[in-house]
Amino acid sequence: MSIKIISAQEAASHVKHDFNVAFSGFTPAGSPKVVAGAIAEIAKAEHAKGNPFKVGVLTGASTGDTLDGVLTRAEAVKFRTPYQSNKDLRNSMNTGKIHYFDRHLSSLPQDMRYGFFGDIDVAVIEAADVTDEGEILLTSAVGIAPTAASLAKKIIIERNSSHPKEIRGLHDLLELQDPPYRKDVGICCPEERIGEPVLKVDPAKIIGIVETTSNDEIGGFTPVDETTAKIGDNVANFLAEQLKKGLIPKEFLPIQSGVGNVANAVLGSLGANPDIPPFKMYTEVIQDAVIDLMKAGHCTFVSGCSMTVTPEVLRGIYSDLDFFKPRMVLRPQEISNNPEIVRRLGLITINTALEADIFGNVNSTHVLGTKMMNGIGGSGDFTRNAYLSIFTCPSVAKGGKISPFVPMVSHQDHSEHSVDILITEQGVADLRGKSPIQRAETIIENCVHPDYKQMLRDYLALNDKGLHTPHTLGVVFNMHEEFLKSGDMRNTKWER
Ligand code: 0RQ
Repeated sequence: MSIKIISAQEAASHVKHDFNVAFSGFTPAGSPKVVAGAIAEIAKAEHAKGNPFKVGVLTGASTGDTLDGVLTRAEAVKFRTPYQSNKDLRNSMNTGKIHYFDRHLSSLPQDMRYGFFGDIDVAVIEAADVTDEGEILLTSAVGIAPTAASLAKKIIIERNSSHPKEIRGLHDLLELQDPPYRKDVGICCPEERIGEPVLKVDPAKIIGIVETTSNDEIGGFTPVDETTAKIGDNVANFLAEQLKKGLIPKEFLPIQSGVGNVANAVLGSLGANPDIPPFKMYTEVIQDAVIDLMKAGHCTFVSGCSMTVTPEVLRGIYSDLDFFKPRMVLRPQEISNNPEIVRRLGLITINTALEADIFGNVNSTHVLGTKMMNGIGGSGDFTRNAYLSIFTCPSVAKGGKISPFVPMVSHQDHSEHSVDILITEQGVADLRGKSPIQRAETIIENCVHPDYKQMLRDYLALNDKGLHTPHTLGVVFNMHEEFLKSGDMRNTKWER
């Protein structure tokens, strides 16, 4: 029996109100491009008739606007998990219109298998190819696709012709066993493969194939500026110095790097520093900067969950698969971000903080403690288990009106127990082996912007009773309160 080619509308007609729908992809890479739009049209038509129509949306991480954007604008989202970065979705989450829950990316597939979110009714999977026997060749990302496909009652394939069939061999696919039967995950170096090149599903579950041609909706980054370049140089010089001191093995260790403008600049600086030897990466998002590092020989192998690269860069990879295939592997997020592997490989993890406190706790997700930015993503998977965990951020935000360094984070994602190093364009705070008061002094003197140094020294001096963590609770959020009141944290006073 051959699998039917169907329209996006016909595919979407199998999705009913209250279904849970799981999508392939990780970031806009590998996310389905057209079926979500057709589901949104059904939702709008049903709403016009006065009928309810909302679905639970489970993805690998963020997606493109053709998924999160269209479903949000059609008011078709019952709940959404995990990481996202769509403007409309974020607005709806922050105005009480959509229920969003944030999970560590490595945990989501197993939580789905444990049944924590109910049944998975439909999976929508983008594929470069699919056979009548149910073999699915994924595209530029893996995400939750293996678990989505195995749990879903029905599967819709989006076959995207912009990905050549020759990418077969880039992916290493499997699902972990569930407790109490889980075995060790046998990856002892970034190159090790333990799975299959394609997904295998029961072809009877496949509703049909929707043909598409669209590129992944990935834009470029803001160019590196003076601040991000200095942060990148501070990271690279710090790592080179650690290597020299023998605190990083002479072979160096695999690197994980987060997403965003700062992460992009950091990768560039690592490649440009002559004292950093060629390295491997065990990371989740492979972004443009990683491809540049590979071409220049600075990064010799990368294991990730997605090729989140601009369309031109992706075309470059596809036209040079003989070079890239032996140097790259795409894995499911429960493997790319697996805490057991992160600990075993001894990763140097580099992620971006939105806010950090003077005692070393980090907020990666919430603006002023209340508004969700993107989500924790993989930063928790990596930070908690790293050999050396680094957080970077510029020393001021919003033109100096916000100091990311505050007495107490307004929301906590990573605790002082997991955060080793903080780096801004001002300098490096090495928190290892330091007590809370020592950490505070190091962060204020090395990382905080000059406009805020005295303010934070004054905060520390408020409580001189020799307490282990010398907080003054009555004024601890005065910097946040001041920003809400006058729009500028520089006006903060410590009186109640
Ligand atoms: O807003 O553009 O409106 O000015 O936050 O800040 O400096 O451009 O930083 O692009 O590197 O993103 C943490 C969001 C940083 C990202 C975060 C404002 C600032 C600006 C963005 P504007 P930058 P980046 C692997 C790892 C969590 C997940 C993670 C992220 C905007 O890195 O989502 O690490 N990380 N995953 O002005 C209010 C503050 C602020 C602030 C900055 N203290 N208060 N606003 N901003 N500091 C990837 C995955 O898991 C998929």
